[in-house]
Amino acid sequence: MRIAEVKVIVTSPGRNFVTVKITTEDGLTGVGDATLNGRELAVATYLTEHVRPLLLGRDARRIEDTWQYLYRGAYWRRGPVTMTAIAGIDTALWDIKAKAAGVPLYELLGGRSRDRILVYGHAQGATIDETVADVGRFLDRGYRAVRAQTAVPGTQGTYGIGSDGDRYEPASSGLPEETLWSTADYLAHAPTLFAAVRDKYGFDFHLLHDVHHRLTPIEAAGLGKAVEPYRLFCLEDPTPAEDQSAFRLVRQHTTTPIATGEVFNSIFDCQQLITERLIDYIRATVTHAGGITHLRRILALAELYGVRSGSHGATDLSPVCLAAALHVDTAIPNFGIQEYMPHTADTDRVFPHGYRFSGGYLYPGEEPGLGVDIDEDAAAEYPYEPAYLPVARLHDGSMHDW
Ligand code: GCO
Ligand code: MG
Repeated sequence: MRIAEVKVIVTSPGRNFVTVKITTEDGLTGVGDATLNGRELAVATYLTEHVRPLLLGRDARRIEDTWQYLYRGAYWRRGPVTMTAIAGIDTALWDIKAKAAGVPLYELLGGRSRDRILVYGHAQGATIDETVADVGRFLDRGYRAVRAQTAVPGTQGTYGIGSDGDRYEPASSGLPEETLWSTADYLAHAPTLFAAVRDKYGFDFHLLHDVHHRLTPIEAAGLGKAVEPYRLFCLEDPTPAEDQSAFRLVRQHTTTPIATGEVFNSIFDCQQLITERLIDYIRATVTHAGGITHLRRILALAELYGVRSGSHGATDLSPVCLAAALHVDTAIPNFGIQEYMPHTADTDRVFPHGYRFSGGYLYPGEEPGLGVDIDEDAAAEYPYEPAYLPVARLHDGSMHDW
């Protein structure tokens, strides 16, 4: 089963996606997501110029060996561009292997550990009243877990607030949007949102919130402590995630569960966080953490230390990533929660898929492989559009974490 073709398809049905499509000599195809928001062409070029020539003629069945070849063999290890490229290849090879076996991918990962995947949706609003009302809309649609974000007076373009209903799309075309951040205003405002949400709807659903790496460790510790009465399912990315030992300080002060890791691309980004039990949910996902092969290693380490999964599922991860994540979620013993923002109708048209949402849960498709494909003709209708994630500045004009 030799690799005959490796295509890298860049398409922008509302936002940019990079997809790897591998075809074997015997005509099997597999797809993998290799989208890195705002840096899409760096990954696409890495794949076409540096990876594709290494793959042609290789045995498509040798997934682990191919992963090791691209990671160890390259000498230059890790990093979001490299690991996203490897993820695209790895996911496509798993898709092919499952199709060759005639089973949905989760069967190759150990079979079902669960029947359905708990997801959380994104409630948002320009005011607390608007966000509270939006939480109600998610609950009405059957969601059992909702993340709540609200604009903060004194800031502009606050993280977490989008203009597009169900989804939060931070990237925009042109140069990066400049947003204004004030930690003091945020810290005064955020707890009042959770109080209002719990006051209105009670405690019979999971409430989540994303801080997006904005706080120092001691500020994060204080926030975690202040919001304990609202019993969050988790507080996401309370402090910049690359400083693993910083989470010790957060942990010492609060029992609010902590989630982090959407920007991680390697097990070494979270080794200390996991082995010291500094977090509760690891948010690494297939596309940015080296594919199914490497994510399984992260999740296996996490299982040993009682850390559960909380896979990143924003709309800048394509339906190919979501499908792959759902197979992993279905199989692993230490599943926690899956982030879910529905894609646009245009994106769903480019990526026909078998997974579906019902009653607060996602169900992976039952067709062989990942259960998702790319319609190349449809993809060609949406050419690449340069877009960037925003940047954040403080009132004195200096840069802040975004
Ligand atoms: C989330 C994330 C996203 C990111 C985006 C960056 O929790 O879903 O923080 O909204 O900002 O994925 O590419
Ligand atoms: Mg986040």
